[in-house]
Amino acid sequence: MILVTGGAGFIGANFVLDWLATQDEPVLNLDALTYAGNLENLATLAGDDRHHFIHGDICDRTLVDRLLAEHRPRAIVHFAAESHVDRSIHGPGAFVRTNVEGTFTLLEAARGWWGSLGVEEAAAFRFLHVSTDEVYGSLGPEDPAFTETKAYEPNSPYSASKAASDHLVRAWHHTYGLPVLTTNCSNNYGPYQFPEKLIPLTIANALAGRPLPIYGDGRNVRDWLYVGDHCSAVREVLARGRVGETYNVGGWNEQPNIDIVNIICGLLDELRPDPAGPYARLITFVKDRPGHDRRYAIDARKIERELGWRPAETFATGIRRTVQWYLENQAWVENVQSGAYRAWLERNYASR
Ligand code: NAD
Ligand code: TDX
Repeated sequence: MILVTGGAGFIGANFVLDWLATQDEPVLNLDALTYAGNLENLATLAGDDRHHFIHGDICDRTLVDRLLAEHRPRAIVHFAAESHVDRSIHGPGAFVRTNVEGTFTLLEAARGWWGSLGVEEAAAFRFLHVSTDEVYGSLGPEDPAFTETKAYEPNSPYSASKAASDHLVRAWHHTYGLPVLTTNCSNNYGPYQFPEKLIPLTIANALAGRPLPIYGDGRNVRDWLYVGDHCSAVREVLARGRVGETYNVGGWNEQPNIDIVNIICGLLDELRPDPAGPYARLITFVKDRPGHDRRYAIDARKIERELGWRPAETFATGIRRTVQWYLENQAWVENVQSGAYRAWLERNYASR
């Protein structure tokens, strides 16, 4: 059994689905079901007794202690977080609470639990912390990509809270010996991503005929990785990563935002032509995000060299799959936008 936190969110749900499709080991899924958590993402697991869902908060120490003692997971894979940069600008408190205090609570519970294990179980135990490339700060156009030794220079409340959590994880290893692993991944995209993030927002707005907002001049650069490739990287690091190490995960795919939006518009023109004209007509330049990092780029050579991990998707294949998924799952988008999935949740999980 592994304990996954945040397994009803975008990456966490993809990870749980991927794990149960590829591994023969049950998952205990702890998620607070914030606006970003959605059990509909896991609907295909209905009736699968290898998936145990717990509706709860990672800041609840009593709950986490009880889950560890009752279920005895051999690893914790920690995805739960507040994850959206724009929300962190408008309301940083929730980010400090979940990302810093929540990670601290998990680390303390894990330390207590791990300390009570026998020698063999303790040696096999892992705490895998899922983090982001944003902790490294912003790159200029000619700067080399982030390596694992790059100094942390977080610029948003989100990235500062993730950086703080990374530091706590590091310290719990160096001070207490907790067997931790950290991954720092670039921007993910794929099925089940909440339509507040650039790619799903662009698809959803285009299909609804709404403006496609581009912050600033649209030349900010991100490295994009298909979510399934992030999941395989996390699995590899959990299985074979060296304890105490951090691993950068990325797709070697840097793109300016305006190019991403144009690619999506082109795919939609091909797959769902709009009689009103090309979707790119909806592109609208808007006020920039405060403190907007200019460029992120990941040097993923360490995970490639040490663990033999490689992304399976190119951006061309991954973005086509993603656009197709959103076209085939417009009801999912409508539900998360309207909050209808809360009703679904109450119907299906009221008694648990
Ligand atoms: P998400 O916002 O889609 O999902 C977060 C999940 O955590 C939700 O299910 C939510 O209900 C849950 N959650 C939030 N607060 C909680 C709490 N206090 N207790 C329990 N559960 C709680 O996020 P995501 O995009 O899937 O990101 C997952 C992780 O990966 C995060 O740690 C994020 O920092 C990291 N990450 C994300 C990206 C990306 O591009 N999305 C890239 C690199 C790293
Ligand atoms: O409407 C938009 N218009 C726009 O130009 C939105 C929502 C975004 N953008 C820009 C801002 C960024 O340069 O697009 C880029 C991507 O924005 P987001 O999708 O908000 O992602 P980002 O801020 O890069 O952070 C994401 O990647 C790293 C995730 O939200 C984080 O959780 C992850 O750690």
